[in-house]
Amino acid sequence: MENDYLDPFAAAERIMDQIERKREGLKTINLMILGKTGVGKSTLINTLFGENRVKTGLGRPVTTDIVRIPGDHLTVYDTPGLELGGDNSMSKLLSQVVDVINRQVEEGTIDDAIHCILYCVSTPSHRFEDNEADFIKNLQAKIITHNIPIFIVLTQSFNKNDSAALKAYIESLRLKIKAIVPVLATAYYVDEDYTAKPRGVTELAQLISDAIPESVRETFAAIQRVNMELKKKRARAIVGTAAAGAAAIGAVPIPFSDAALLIPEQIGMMAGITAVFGVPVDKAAFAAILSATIGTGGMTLLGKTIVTNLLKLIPGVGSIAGGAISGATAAALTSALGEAYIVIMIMIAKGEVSPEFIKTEEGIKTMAKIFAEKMKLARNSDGTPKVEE
Ligand SMILES: Nc1nc2c(ncn2[C@@H]2O[C@H](COP(=O)(O)OP(=O)(O)OP(=O)(O)O)[C@@H](O)[C@H]2O)c(=O)[nH]1
Ligand SMILES: [Mg+2]
Repeated sequence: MENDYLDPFAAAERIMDQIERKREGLKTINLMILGKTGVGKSTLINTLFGENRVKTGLGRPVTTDIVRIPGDHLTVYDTPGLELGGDNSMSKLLSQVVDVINRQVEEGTIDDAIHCILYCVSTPSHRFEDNEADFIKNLQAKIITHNIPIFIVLTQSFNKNDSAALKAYIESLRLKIKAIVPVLATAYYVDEDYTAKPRGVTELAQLISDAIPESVRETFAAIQRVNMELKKKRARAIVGTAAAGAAAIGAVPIPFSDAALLIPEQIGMMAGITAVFGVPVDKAAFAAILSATIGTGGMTLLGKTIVTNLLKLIPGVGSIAGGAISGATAAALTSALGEAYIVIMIMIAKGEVSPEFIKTEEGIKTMAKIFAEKMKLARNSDGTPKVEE
């Protein structure tokens, strides 16, 4: 066993490497966003995936109207400034969209295909025109074999009555689309007494996640910024896998001095969780976390105290020196670490604290406290540690 697992900085280095590998392993999502000029397409994309994803004026035109905007694990096919006036412009757009979609499918695998289409209609416009309905019907007929989910997004829905009325109208047309989703992507100032809060984006993200192929769902969970539950679910699955791996290692009870055997499993887990949350965490932060929780070598005094206290929670173990780690304990330690890390990741992803928080004394204390709480929770009523499924 290489001893450098016990050096928090070496362990942190390994986490950084693995995050890089995980990110490289993520597939790219191809999203097409359609709708008349000014309805709020760019605003929606930037809300879903982060500020400045779509910079106007950039990107490579793939047809006269469709622009391909490559980005970090997301390629957007946008139609900026598209004046969809008469039937003529609609039928031109249709043939361009179909061309792009077919070309994507012909050029490669499912990974290269367009995974989802968002057709945006502005709620304040109060209108969804007949030629827009025809466009969607014709598009579906032409790409039916590709099975690409289409959503109609009612943008700028700061007025619920208006969006409900528009939604009811579009529903009455019985288009075969996945859903009609009213959304207000960014806060909307109505007057000095009232600013409408953003809404609908979390739901939209869930619907998109459900509709896209499983092969790009992990990417979507990682790159979207609006639905924490999607991230949490993915992160929890990673914790479950790591805990099971740790349980297998501890199936032959290992002495505490050999706790480093668990660390590769825990490193993989933390790298995976970090990739899912897509927050920038650096080496020093990981070193701090590892010191404060599972207590790799060179622990801070705080870390030592917590680990020592923690071990008292585990039946039959009084100190670091004595006892052995059983499979159940190994799993409980690993899942407590993962769960505590998820809590911190959510705080950072929501912008409640900065990524630097982890390195502060308060951050370390918070992480260690949650870790200890999760350890307590991860016990059965008879006091034995609980293995999470
Ligand atoms: N407050 C608020 N304003 C919005 C929202 N969506 C769009 N807007 C505003 O509407 C205007 C047009 O939005 P864009 O996102 O640029 O529209 P677009 O569909 O990308 O327009 P083109 O690229 O020209 O086709 C901008 O001034 C936005 O700030 C929203 O959810 N909330
Ligand atoms: Mg735009």
